[in-house]
Amino acid sequence: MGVERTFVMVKPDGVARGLVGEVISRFEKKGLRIIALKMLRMSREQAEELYSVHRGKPFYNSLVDFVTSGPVVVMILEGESAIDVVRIMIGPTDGRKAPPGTIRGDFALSIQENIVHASDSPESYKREHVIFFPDVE
Ligand code: FUP
Repeated sequence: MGVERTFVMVKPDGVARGLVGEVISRFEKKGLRIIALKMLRMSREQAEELYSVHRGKPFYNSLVDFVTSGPVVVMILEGESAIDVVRIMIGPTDGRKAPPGTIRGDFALSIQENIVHASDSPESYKREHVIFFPDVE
């Protein structure tokens, strides 16, 4: 609780569909502060680490293929209860079930191609952000 940081990524589908500005704008308007931000094409090693909790699951290879298929935008956001606030704003994983008003609910119809990734706990934040921002606390 209190002021936290969270790791957020606009996935290749979000970048390809021109939704980077829309996604960042929602977080800024909410009052979250951008601490770090960059666009990159992630390596297979980075993707495997980002999704390491899913290693061995049926969708794992397809997920790694997808997130390495094009550029992504990664960022660190800071604010009061940032981890929970961002998870509420992105909505449930399955875009078909995500309610309108959430990012996935407004822009996605897929489980895999669901526009954004965001850390789901302080432990996830610690593991995920260093993959892309090794110099940020
Ligand atoms: P989330 O934290 O909401 O992104 O969702 P998960 O950690 O459950 O899933 C991680 C990634 O795996 C998401 F991109 C969705 C994808 N996934 C599938 O492709 N198929 C599944 O059955 C479950 C998740």
